[in-house]
Amino acid sequence: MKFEIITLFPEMFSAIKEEGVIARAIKKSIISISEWQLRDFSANKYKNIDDKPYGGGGGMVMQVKPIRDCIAKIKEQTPETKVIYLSPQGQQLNQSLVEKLASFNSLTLLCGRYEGVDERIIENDIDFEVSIGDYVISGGELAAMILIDSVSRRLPNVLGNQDSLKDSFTDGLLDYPHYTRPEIVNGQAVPEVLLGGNQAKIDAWRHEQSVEKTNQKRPDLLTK
Ligand code: 4FD
Repeated sequence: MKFEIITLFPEMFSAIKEEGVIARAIKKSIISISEWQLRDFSANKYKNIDDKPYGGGGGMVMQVKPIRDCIAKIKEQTPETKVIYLSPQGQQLNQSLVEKLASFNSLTLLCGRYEGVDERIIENDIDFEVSIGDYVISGGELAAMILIDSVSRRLPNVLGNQDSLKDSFTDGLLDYPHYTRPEIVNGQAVPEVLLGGNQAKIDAWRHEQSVEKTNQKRPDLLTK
């Protein structure tokens, strides 16, 4: 999977590129992450890429031309890339959208700042508008990193322990509870069934716990 990031703050991506699961996936050449500095596509010597909104009001809007030129440059290298705009107005990211995005070879992630991009970019240049949830953050970069992490985890050989592929949500349920040593903490014991060594019984108990936790904490997941 190739991730192409369009951003005013390319350095932010060192947070995921240098540490942890993503760093290892890059070293194994399962994914690549490339940043495109949008200011390099500015038409003026001040490297502006934004302007005042028509109709007034506060804030600035990211202009069409630099974004369109940047996407065109990326598509010279990778014509098949799908372009994703991270915004609070997008389709909310969930595990099923993650799986769908993981099926593409290349994702271009457009990171908005200020009041976002000119609407004509959304109408003409974007394949998916995606939100990480119903709240506002200062730029699309953190949202893009969440998308990269969630998609990368679904690619073959990214997770060392393939059991972690069976996390929450892979079957539409919350995860079952986990325990490790010691067996008793301040009078709280590990459930008996986990100590018995009967794997079929353990699997059945875990599934039952998953359903019960989902019912208690996220009943909305069961009715969908
Ligand atoms: N909920 C999200 C994404 C970006 C963002 C921005 C338009 C503001 C929240 C486009 C307005 C991007 C999200 C930057 N906040 N802030 O996914």
